[in-house]
Amino acid sequence: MSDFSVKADEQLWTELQMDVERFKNVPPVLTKLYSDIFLSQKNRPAEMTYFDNMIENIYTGRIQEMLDARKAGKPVIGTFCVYVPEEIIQAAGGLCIGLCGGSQATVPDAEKILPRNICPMVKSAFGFKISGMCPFFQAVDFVYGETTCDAKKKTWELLDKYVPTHVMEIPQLKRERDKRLWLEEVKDFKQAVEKITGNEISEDELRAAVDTLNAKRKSLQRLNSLRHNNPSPISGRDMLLIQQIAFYDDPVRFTDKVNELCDELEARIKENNAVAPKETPRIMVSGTPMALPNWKLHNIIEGSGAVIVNEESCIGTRYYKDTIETNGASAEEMLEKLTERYMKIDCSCFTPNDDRIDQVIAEYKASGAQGLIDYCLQFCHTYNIEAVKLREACEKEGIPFMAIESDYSPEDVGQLQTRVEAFIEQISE
Ligand code: BJ8
Repeated sequence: MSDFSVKADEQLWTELQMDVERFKNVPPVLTKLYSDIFLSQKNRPAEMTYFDNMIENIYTGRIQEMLDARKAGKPVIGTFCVYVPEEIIQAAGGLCIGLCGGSQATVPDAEKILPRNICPMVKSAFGFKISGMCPFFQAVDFVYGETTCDAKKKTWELLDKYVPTHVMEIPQLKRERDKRLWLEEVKDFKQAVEKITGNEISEDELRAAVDTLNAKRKSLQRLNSLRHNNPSPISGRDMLLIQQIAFYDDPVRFTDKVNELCDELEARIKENNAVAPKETPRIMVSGTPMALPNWKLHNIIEGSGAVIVNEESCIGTRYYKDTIETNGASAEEMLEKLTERYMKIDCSCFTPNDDRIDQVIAEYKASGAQGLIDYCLQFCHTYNIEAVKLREACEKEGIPFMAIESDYSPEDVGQLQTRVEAFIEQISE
């Protein structure tokens, strides 16, 4: 029997003014869920122990690190989108913490205020804050929202009542004038971060931060290309988990651990030590992000006998496919290069967004997948509509394609299971 257990610290949660009576039920539930989905897997890489520990300490150790940073005058900023330039927070010595919600538990809380027919990720995150059910939300200086989709940008107006919420204007086109606007937004963001520390970010600090985040993104690139090996040395569930932890762990520590895992996977590949036999059907997932602890689709797909070999998502390759060149650049030039890097993120909120379609096809080919499942959170209109073009592109390339729209509730699990099993059967023929 595993001794894995998500830790509790009621004193810490009381200090954070959480709903402790309700929240203390969460660690046992997460312990069970995690054990069932992750620890039940056979032949996991040994280096996954670090990531298991990150989950064990998710409501205690990491929260304490955030509070310690704040006490030391460092900015601790909550974010909801990979557009928020974390290099700036890192340069100021701060912590960038992803706050997207991936749990059904707080959706009913949010629905007391928000309309029901909006994205579950927005409802889940908002519900976490208003119900006092998220220690991360309680430990940030402020949160940074963005104007990507309607559900998010209108929710920030309401969220601001509960936690200071700044909003960045993300352009929806990628013309030169849009890029200039975005650069100005990045500069405003830098100022907001500097206000907390009282210090201007220096050129050296910015360069070091870019290097740190580049190293993090490169470690994830390395990991993702290793998992493309057939047979796969790591499961899709574990890969999704690592990509989720990337949004709240310390970047330097995380990078080291990802690289240690990569070393292990390289050795596994040489020994032909895999998580599933070579004949296992290989599936790539694209679409909307899967925030912690949204493991629903991965659990269904891998529970149905396939292995997931790539996630084209913001909690996936969209987060780490691009890095920033800093060679000899001045602070101003670095900000411009940073802006250019972020403008390469191919979120479906942009129009046109054909680069994303090309990117999905390129990743599909690189991953050795045999079928693509496009995942769309319910009521996410931009990804849902973009699936039309993606389907067309897949048809043209002869790629088996299936679109899935779902939320966090368990209600559609049976139906999804049936569809996924039929899809796996189709690609295995
Ligand atoms: S860059 S994908 S992290 S916006 S799924 S809340 S779009 S209705 S999460 Fe996203 Fe930034 Fe884009 Fe990435 Fe709205 Fe759609 Fe929900 Fe979404």
